[in-house]
Amino acid sequence: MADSIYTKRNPGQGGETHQTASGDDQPPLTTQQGVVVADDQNTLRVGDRGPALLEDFHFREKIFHFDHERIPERVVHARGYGVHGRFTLAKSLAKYTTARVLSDVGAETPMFVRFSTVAGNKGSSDLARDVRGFAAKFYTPEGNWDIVGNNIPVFFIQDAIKFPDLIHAAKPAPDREFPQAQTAHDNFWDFISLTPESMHMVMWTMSDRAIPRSFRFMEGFGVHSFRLINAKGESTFVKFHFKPRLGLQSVMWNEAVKINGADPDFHRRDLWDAIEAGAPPEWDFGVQLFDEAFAEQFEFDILDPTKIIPEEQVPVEIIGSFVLDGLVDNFFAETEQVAFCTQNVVPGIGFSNDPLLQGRNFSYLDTQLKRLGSPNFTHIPINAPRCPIHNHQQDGHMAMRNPRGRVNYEPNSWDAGPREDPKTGYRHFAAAEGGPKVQLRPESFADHYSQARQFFVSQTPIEQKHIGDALVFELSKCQRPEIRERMVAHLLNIHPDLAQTVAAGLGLPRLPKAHDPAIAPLTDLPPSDALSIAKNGPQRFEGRKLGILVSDGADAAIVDALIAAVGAEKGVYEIIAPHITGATLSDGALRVAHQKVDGGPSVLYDAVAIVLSEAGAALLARDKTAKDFVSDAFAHCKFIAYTDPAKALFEKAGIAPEDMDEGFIPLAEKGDAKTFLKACAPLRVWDRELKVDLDAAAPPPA
Ligand code: HDE
Repeated sequence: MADSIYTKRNPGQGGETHQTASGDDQPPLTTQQGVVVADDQNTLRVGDRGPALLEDFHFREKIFHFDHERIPERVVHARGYGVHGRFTLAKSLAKYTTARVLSDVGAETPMFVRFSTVAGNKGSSDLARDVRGFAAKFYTPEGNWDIVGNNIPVFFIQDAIKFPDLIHAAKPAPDREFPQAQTAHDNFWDFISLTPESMHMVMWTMSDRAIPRSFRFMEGFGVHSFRLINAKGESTFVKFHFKPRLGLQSVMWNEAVKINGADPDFHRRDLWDAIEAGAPPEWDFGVQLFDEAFAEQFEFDILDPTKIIPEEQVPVEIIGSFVLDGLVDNFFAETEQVAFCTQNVVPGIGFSNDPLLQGRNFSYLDTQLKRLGSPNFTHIPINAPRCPIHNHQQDGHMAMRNPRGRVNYEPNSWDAGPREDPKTGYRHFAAAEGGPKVQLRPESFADHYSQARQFFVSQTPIEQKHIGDALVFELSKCQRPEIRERMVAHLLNIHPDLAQTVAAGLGLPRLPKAHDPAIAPLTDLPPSDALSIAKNGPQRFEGRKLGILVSDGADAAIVDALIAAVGAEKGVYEIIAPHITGATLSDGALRVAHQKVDGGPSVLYDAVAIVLSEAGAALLARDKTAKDFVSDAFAHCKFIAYTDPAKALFEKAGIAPEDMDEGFIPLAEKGDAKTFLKACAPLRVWDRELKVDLDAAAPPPA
């Protein structure tokens, strides 16, 4: 047996020990020193049953390297997923900035984007209720520019000094190390209810924005006000926006909980699959530009990161777009080692005095040293700029780029080495600053409720209901009743209906007194459609996924018509069958299943089609997972196409004939598949939710 690891051989002679067939065209296995390895199955020992020998340098090097494989995970945003992309500028901002990335029309700038959740560990599941990081690195010809943004345009706190407190409160409690990746616990709501400035952000995190269907259907925001600086040294304020071409979409909370069990990698898999299938997601890149005069008359402080500037007041001007179409070769090398820094800006782009941004500008560099272990983290390919680098920085751990020659200082008279360039070099905006050194929160940051209310009133009724449900869910997980009451006291300053709903949901005997606001909230800010997901949802099935549940004997023509219709809409599909081998349809041909019914619950799909034969329906009507498939699709307000025999399954799943609303679309003939795909473009029949949800009927407190 030449390929056995048990080969008997004479000591010192070596022998054939490959466990795997050795392909002739594969390179030989070597050590890190380049020495070809003869035996990778057995350590060197004395005799075949004797002690191991220290001399076995290959074994020691291999285990040494393995022991050091992990680097500290990010203290926040640990779970993330990165992909490559390209930004193309369509409209020049040369009037406002010298940055070539924003003025060279038509130029393509390579990018790397990392999406993330905030609170969970690296191995936590994707559908946590949480803010999503949306960090973008632009490899511009003038250096790297990072927008380290989120999918929510505001933040919990106004001053960076509170960040450790916020994160400690959100993460697992230090004694018990739970709960993981969720904010539904006392510590978080204790901190929040004592931090009124977080109220606007909390409206967003309790909304469906915090449970996105996919990274592909999320907006991105730079959050802070930044500056653009033009050739004359003039500054214009700017906020950055990314808008997904496929529209906004989220899931329902009950769905999120189930997706986490069915596929904890739901978001990363979705992005990987879309790019691999040649359907890369695209975003429009927009800017809100405004000047000091606008800043002066705006109701809130443009430096306050708990405030937005409504798009109705300063429109988002689309100036370009980016596509994310490149998968990483290696997750660790790229996604884990990518180091975003808010202070990575290029000439023509600068900072505002937002106190959160100022704090972040310190924090990100510091964190990279901790995580990547060396000031030379910029030498790692994913972090290295794609433009020339010349300076006198040298040495340090893992230096890859030490300067050549004898000159490593400046000024020097060797007439060698790089020199500063006052013409093209980075110039900080010469903002006039002055005043006493103080530790003070400005008066202009004192309004904590007006925009929270504006966000709430901008939502559709069903979205408002979801915010109420989320608050009730989260606060129900708090064991201390005073925390619940404190939160309701804040909600009373946001919107009485919301406060009432949450108080009722929590069973509070009476409404508490409203929290005493620092300044009286405005109640007349107009609703903004841009804040609602439902008002910016998909117009078509493109980029969405249909689940087709089939059984043996199901109508083949209908299944084929569904597949053709979903393809025509640029969507994708999966076949789900009682067995993973698939189902033999009415034409006698086997359709291979992508999922066995218990591995492919309907929460993984945007819409479902139930195409069954009578025998198949009778069989599945006895199966718990098949019943869950349809009852969940129903409860999650999804569009459901069906062949007549499927009604037997519906009935057993608790869906009575009178429950079959306009979201149920019969599939009798081939043309019906097309009708179904067109009809289900909005993806949800929201009216159904009020009929199936207990919380909809909670009585208000006195
Ligand atoms: Fe971060 N944040 N952050 N953050 N943040 C980090 O940097 C920090 C804040 C954001 O995919 C860390 O490389 C402070 C706001 C994203 O690699 C750390 C403050 C926004 C990512 C850090 C904030 C963000 C991070 C951890 C308060 C939205 C992931 C690892 C002043 C605009 C980037 C790392 C990636 C990551 C600090 C607040 C977004 C520790 C001190 C506001 C998307 O440096």
